[in-house]
Amino acid sequence: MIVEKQKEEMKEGMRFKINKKGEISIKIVYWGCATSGKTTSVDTLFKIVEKGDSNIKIINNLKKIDMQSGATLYFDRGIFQSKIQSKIYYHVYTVAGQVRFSPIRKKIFYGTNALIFVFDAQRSRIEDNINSLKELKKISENRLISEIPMLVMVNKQDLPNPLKKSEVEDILRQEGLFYPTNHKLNTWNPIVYETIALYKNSQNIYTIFSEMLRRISQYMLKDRTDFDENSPNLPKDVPKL
Ligand SMILES: Nc1nc2c(ncn2[C@@H]2O[C@H](COP(=O)(O)OP(=O)(O)O)[C@@H](O)[C@H]2O)c(=O)[nH]1
Ligand SMILES: [Mg+2]
Repeated sequence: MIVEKQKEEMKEGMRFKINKKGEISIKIVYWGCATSGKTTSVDTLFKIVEKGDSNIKIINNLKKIDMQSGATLYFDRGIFQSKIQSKIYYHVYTVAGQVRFSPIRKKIFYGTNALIFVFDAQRSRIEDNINSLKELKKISENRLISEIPMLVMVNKQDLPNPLKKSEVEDILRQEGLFYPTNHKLNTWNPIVYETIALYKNSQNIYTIFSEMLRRISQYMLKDRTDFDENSPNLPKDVPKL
């Protein structure tokens, strides 16, 4: 059902959904292993935006589909609208991280325009994180970074001895998702943010989302000939999202 809907009018390049009224829907997905903090991150993001003072507003609150354990059953979804370009909507999803929900994750991935990967910073979860990353790579058919902007959270920094940014960059490098300086995709390497998703002491949750909106607008232009990959400033005619 979801897949069918998303097959509606797709654009070339960054494949956004555009409806007859010219409204653009951009799909942003939070991905990662079970209980890494995806739902909490998006929940906190909504609470921060609700307080006001950002360039986006809430159109549709986060709908959560929980199991009794509190884990996400299928996916969560909420929608923001850009205050600057009222025709631009951001559809934010989280996936269910449990291994057995792999077929559902594949469906949710369909039509993804941007991806935020949520590492669990607890060292006991390193393997789960890596397995989730490997599954994502497979499902995305090598379109991450080259076509789909990707940013990374190392979440739960409030817990003792958390994984740090440089360690996660090493993992990304091993998985071929972090390019050396001489590579043409180096500019688009995922930025790794050390985060706390819990609302009461949240850290970097809004920052990473707004950086993603900035990246999305850069990716809209990435394949244009007048765009200099080495200094990715927006040309003048690019809509500010
Ligand atoms: N200490 C701590 N706990 C967190 C953080 N983010 C999420 N959690 C907790 O981790 C558990 C799983 O979070 P949830 O968002 O449901 O994970 P999801 O499966 O990735 O959606 C919950 O008990 C959250 O309260 C964080 O930054 N720090
Ligand atoms: Mg969840």
